[in-house]
Amino acid sequence: MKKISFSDHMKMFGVNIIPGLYADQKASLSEACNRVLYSGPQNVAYEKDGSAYRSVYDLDKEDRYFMELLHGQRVKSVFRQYFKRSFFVHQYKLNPKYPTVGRGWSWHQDSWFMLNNKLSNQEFPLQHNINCFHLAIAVDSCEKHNGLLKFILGSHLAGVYLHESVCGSFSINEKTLDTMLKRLDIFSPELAAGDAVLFHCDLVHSSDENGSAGHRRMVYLSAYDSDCATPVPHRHTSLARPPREEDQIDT
Ligand SMILES: O=C(O)CCC(=O)C(=O)O
Repeated sequence: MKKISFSDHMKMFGVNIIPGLYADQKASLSEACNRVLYSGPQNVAYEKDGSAYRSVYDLDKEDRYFMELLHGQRVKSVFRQYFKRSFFVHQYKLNPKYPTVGRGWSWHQDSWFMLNNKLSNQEFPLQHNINCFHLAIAVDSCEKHNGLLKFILGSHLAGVYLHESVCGSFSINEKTLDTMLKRLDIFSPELAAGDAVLFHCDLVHSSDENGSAGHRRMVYLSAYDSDCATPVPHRHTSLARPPREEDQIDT
């Protein structure tokens, strides 16, 4: 059987695993997360207990390691496949998902939050249809009992669904979800620390709570093509390649 390419898989299903993207940096990634978590980060959301962090935003402002990761070649090589000249990163966060208090996320599309400006007070200046992807980097392994991510394969193809508020968090309504699940499959990949998942911002996804005794930290970097957006002045990364030696003109 013919193997499906990375880009065709993304087009059809809206998600791809990138095994080991940061495997060689597992230790420094983990240390950087700990530095951020113990430093009293500025822009955060809490779990229901009111003290455990649910999300820590603006990682590039919190720690130099994350600033360098954002502008590093690996991120560029992932997004170069999807964006033309440059991209904006509108959200860069860590979900620590602490043992027992770390709740799951109900079924949602990130694009709905972006379009409704409900994302951590950040403005998202775009109209749909935007070219936007999320890169999720597993800092710890992500397994059955510590908060697996779940994706509905192919659900990004039908645009943005209405979300409604249930117990204070917004999700896709149950009827829509039931209909979707009659024809589409759920994919819940187990990840090793250092693996990454790239998914489209329209892809319907959710996650489980952390019922384990360990952490399940995940870093998210959400980026969109600057060519389909009104420029915003922050976190602009050019995809231009550094000039090669043979391109340089001697004077
Ligand atoms: O980290 C998780 O468990 C899921 C997070 C998520 O779905 C989101 O932030 O949109």
